[in-house]
Amino acid sequence: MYPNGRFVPAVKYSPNNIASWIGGIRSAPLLFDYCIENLDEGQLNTTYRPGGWSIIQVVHHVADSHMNAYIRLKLALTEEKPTISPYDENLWAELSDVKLVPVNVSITLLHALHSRWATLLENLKEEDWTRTYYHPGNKEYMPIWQMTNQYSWHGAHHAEQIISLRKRMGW
Ligand code: NI
Repeated sequence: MYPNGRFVPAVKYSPNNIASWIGGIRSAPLLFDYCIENLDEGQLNTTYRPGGWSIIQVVHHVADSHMNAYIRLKLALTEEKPTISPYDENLWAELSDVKLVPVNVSITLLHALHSRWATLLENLKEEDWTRTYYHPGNKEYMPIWQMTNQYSWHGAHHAEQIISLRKRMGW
């Protein structure tokens, strides 16, 4: 896996794939604990690439994105092909809760959220994995198995941005 690269979606789902994706969602908060360990305010405000988000914005973004994902999952489980609401992640990353709230608040949020999320996924019935939601921006129906694949990758992808910045900077 090269989580810093482009997302290459799985073409199908299998029990092994599902176990590995759920494992990724279960463990992502621990990965973010590790990402920000011992960083000071200046380091946390460093962008992972020129013009990109700061570490603080990346972590709050993951919380924003995964809260949306969790809601989408619950909608897909309880409604027939619900249309979900896209959001502008760049504008969300500029709001005051991202600017003013310490990063560890979103790490704590991720621990709580991913605990509920992974437990929900672990207890899905076989037929639930092919339930879908409709994304009006992409004009696509997204099955639950595919979103699980995507968000398992998404957490690792952003953690890798921080880890590789730390390596480059010798932090
Ligand atoms: Ni993202």
